[in-house]
Amino acid sequence: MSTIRLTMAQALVAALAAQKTVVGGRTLPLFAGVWAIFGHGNVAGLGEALHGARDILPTLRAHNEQAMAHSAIAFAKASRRRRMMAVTSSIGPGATNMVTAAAVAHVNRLPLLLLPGDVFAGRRPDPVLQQIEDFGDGTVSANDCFRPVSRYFDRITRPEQIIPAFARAMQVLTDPSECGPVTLALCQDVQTEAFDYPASFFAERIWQPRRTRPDEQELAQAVALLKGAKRPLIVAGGGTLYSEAEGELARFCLAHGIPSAETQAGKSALPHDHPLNLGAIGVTGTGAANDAAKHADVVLAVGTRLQDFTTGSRALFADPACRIIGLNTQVFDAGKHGAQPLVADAKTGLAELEAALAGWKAPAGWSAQVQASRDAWLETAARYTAMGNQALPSDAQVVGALQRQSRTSDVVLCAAGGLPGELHKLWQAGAPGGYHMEYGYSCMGYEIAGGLGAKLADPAREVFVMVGDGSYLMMNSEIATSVMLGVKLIIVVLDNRGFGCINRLQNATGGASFNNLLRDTRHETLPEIDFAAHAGSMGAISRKVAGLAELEAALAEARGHDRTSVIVIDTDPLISTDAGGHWWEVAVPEVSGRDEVKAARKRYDSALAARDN
Ligand SMILES: Cc1ncc(C[n+]2csc(CCOP(=O)(O)OP(=O)(O)O)c2C)c(N)n1
Ligand SMILES: [Mg+2]
Repeated sequence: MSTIRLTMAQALVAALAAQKTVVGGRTLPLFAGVWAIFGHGNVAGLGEALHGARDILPTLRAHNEQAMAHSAIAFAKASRRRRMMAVTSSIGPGATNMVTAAAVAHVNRLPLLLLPGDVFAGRRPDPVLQQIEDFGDGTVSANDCFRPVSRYFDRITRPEQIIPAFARAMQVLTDPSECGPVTLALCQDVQTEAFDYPASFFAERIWQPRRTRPDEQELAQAVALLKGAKRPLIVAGGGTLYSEAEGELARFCLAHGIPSAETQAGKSALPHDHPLNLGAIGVTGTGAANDAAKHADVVLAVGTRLQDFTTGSRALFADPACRIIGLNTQVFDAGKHGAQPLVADAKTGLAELEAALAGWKAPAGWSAQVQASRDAWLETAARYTAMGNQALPSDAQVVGALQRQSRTSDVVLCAAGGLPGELHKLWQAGAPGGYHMEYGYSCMGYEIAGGLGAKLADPAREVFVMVGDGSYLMMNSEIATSVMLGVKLIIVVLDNRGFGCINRLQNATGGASFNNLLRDTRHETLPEIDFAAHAGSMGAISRKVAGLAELEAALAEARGHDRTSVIVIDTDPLISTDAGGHWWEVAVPEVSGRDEVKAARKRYDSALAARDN
């Protein structure tokens, strides 16, 4: 057996560079690069190895480990899991900074390779700087925080261990059903230790997504359910996009007259003008999709986790006889809500379902009914997004302004606050992937760093990051990285001076406005944050606009720039789109001195009774 003597870090880097994928007929590196912030836990070992490989595996530096991981996650999402990135940190704070991001990738089923440094396997210098020291367990380090938010976790305490650990990591990162974050905690001393690695460890490997075909029995049962349906509905989730099943979905709907509604992750799988696309479903759903869901007797759930925002906290599918078919690569998801499982890749599964259903169509009256309510919803939505003349525009009107300036290939990206609801309901997506919403973990601070990853994945598309003042303040440092790397973003900051959506939720549950909008917080002075000046200090082209017309002009101008723009607009914190939507279960106190809370608890109890009885 021929062997190559390398350090563990050098071997890992060489193996990473040898992994390939094929996208659009082109063979590309599977790992587009490694985001890195060095400290004593990775600079000497992994840092030296990355330097040696910098021409074949680029190393990128940003300003915050969590943000780097957000960028890597967004890159994988925008690449539809065909490509990915790795992120390395030192031990201790750099590592634990990535734990939240690991959770983002875990919830969203996105591939992310985390390579935190770890304490000395040999333990001789213990306790090293940043070692947490467990009194009762010598094997614990800060990196154990990654275990519940990693699909695969390993700690490399001997150089040869990287061989099986890497093999397992690659399986998890590339498997459509297992896909999620992998953490390989790299002990500082072991990174630098040499081993005679078999040459086969560095052999080129091409990864293509596995397309699982449905089981015959499960397919037959799904077909029987659909053929008996009078009011079928599709719910298209993120798996539809990851499977690149948008063509199959569009054809399936038309062939069988079945309308389709979209989750946050599934939006843009169908173009907004597909005649059977009813738009967003659930808590932030359109009137059209939610009305169809209320009456549906069979729901074909494609590549979705069926989280509470999608199912209206399990109250949306109101027909007691309604059956769900769970078309999903992951058994865990396929069987949720007592579903008839159809374990398969979305693209393959839809194609096989279509063939098996050949000649069958949903009752014409159902298709006509949902199309009429779709037309009615589009008229309603247009009223919310139209230009208005009030002092402060609503988020919906800002969405309208961006929509009027948008092109089919554009990407709009967002994660938390009031905007995800407005965008889910109102945004008219163009090409697949044009709607990039992290709403699995809805992590404030994903937005700007995520924009960076989405732009790196497809530099030809203009990326519009929509971000509230709260999320902006939580994590904005990667504006500097975007300028530094020449990765252009157009960032729109909606400044409503606080956590607008949580204030509204607080009021809706009977609470007094408290600790959300800046004016309702304990303060000596109300901050007047100059976001444009702040962004400008990091090198972005930035300006504050006075209203919607100026916003549209600024957006058009930003498209012409080759550098990141940040456009700031003041918005009204109290308005959101009240049309469409559905009840969401948020627990309300049983006992309170506030009459508003007592009233909200009554409303909560009756909503529970309506759902559960
Ligand atoms: C990291 C993180 N912390 C807290 C939350 C809970 N949360 C969701 S939205 C929100 C407020 C967001 O404020 P902003 O970005 O200004 O948007 P707005 O609600 O004003 O539209 C908070 C605190 C979260 N989603 N993520
Ligand atoms: Mg805000």
